[in-house]
Amino acid sequence: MSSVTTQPLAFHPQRPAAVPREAGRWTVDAIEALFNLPFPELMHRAQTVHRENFDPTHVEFATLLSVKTGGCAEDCGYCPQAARYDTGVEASKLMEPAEVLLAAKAAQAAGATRFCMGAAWRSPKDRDIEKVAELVRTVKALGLETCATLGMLEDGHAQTLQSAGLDYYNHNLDSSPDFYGDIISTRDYQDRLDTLARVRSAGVKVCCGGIVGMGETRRQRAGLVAELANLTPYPESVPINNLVKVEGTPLANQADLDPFEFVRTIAVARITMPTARVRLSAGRQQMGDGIQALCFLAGANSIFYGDKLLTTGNPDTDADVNLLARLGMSRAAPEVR
Ligand code: SAM
Ligand code: DTB
Ligand code: SF4
Repeated sequence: MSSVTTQPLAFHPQRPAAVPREAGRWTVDAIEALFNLPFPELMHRAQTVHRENFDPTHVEFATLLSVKTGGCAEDCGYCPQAARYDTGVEASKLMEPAEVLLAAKAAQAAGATRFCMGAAWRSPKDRDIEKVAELVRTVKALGLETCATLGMLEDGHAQTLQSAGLDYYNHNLDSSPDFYGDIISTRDYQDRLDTLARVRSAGVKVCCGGIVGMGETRRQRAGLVAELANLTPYPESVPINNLVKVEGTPLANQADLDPFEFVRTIAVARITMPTARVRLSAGRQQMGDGIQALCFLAGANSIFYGDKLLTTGNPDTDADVNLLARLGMSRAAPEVR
């Protein structure tokens, strides 16, 4: 234990990245050492970093809408929307602006400040991007923060979305590089990094995280966090998903991750990416209030808010409002940009 507790808490990489990348890198060893800390020590460190950067009583509410569901050509082993798995999800066409407007207004009325539109594409075509740009304009006009997750982007796509008012683009690394091939074979890690670079250079903020509970080791969870924290700069939003096991997917029968390990992942993300919004993402419905409360103590300060994620369930909005009230916490005001 002494070798763990005497491990120096590595520096905070600087933002924006004026320093050479090597100077600001987190090693997998340093991150694994954080994971290995006694739970109270890890929580204390995460709380300390959290309070230096945020009001710890505030949580951001982001609502998801699946604007184009199912029928996806990729083989992501966790995903109910992959056409090749028999999950009961029906494929649909891209939603029309009027329909999205209704959903966005309802989310705003319920208290959401960010609205994220998801599409089950490997990679949108130019004409898809034009249509999504219209959806972004529609949502942005309500005064909501906008986010989209559409798969891999080509040159010019992120720029078009940025011009339409897109604030964030979500594209997850999902796992460490050395575990990735166990989960997905139809696109590689570098494809994901390339899309993230396009998003960043178009001036759209990056929302990028991953999934835990897919059978990876603790070191591989550390490897995922290292990849995220070493992005230069690191993402503004970091969704940490706990695998939602869906019948028909290859991961349907995956053993449960110890919930404390999920809390540890949140804490380590908070310590290594101090100013990011760390989002307690998929898997909340299966988690229970106590573990969610520990995640907030560990530095999570954003949730997906609304009774559905993309195709699977999420806690009712009433339950979330009630949980925060019981904890003496409240919704964060929209960020000033
Ligand atoms: N098709 C696009 C893509 O893959 O980038 C956008 C939508 S995709 C559903 C967005 C993210 O949802 C995935 O990268 C993954 O991290 C997460 N996700 C999908 N299915 C999940 C599941 N069963 N449990 C937890 N997270 C999941
Ligand atoms: C993210 O990291 N998690 C969200 C969002 N980004 C798009 C999606 C979770 C999906 C969970 C499975 C489903 O509902 O289909
Ligand atoms: Fe398709 Fe995205 Fe699901 Fe992968 S995660 S199968 S790319 S919708």
